[in-house]
Amino acid sequence: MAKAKLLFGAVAFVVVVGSCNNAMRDDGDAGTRAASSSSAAAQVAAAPAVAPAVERAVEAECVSRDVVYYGEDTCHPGGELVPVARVVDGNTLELGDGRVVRLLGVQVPDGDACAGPGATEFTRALVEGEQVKLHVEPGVETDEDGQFLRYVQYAESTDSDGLPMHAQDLGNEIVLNGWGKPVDDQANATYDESIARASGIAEYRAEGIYAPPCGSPKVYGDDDGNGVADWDEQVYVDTPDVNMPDGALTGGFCSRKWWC
Ligand SMILES: [Ca+2]
Repeated sequence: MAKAKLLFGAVAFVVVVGSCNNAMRDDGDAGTRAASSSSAAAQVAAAPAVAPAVERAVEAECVSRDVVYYGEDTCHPGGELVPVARVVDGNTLELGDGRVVRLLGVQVPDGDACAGPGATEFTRALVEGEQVKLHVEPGVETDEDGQFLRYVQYAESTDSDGLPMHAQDLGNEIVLNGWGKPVDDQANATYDESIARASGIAEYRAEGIYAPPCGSPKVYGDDDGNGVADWDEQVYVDTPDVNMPDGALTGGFCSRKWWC
């Protein structure tokens, strides 16, 4: 009898312990799932917090540079100071160490194209034999020919110690003076905007690619693009019974002024 009690007690102990182990496993699994779930939630919650930190780092790097960009809100990391040995063409520079750099964000006529020689001379006058600063577009290194793609800043003047100051963006100056056009596929919206503004000014001036025989400048007020300001052009009203607002003309040529 005592042996039977002992056996029953041992079986009961095993059942209780086994049940307890199962419960612990269940709790453990649940705990693992909960931990995993909360970890995933933490990652999701943490993800947005990472980006602003990176943006702050880039911003800090930009504002610490001593380069003054034509567009004040433009930011390019870098700042390598290099001598320009030779200007190859309007947007291609050979550096003192033999590297060849092509300007990012602008396209310029080749040396043998119309306006090409003028573009080369424009760039040569600004930077050949001078020190310039190279700035990078993150993720952009070389073109298909192995030329380094860089933004280039040059010094517009020097301080009392002869140190360069007030750097200007070479690509922006080229476009502003009519020797090139923007390339808007460089994944830098701020820079693209700045260059586009320069181009919008240049295309109304008869300089570089907008001067005969290479091209012609736009005319202010010429929304229909026929080369004559819309308020100055003559339009033909070919329907005799069309009355002008003041009844001055019914059919024929009419200058597109206030009465047309
Ligand atoms: Ca017109």
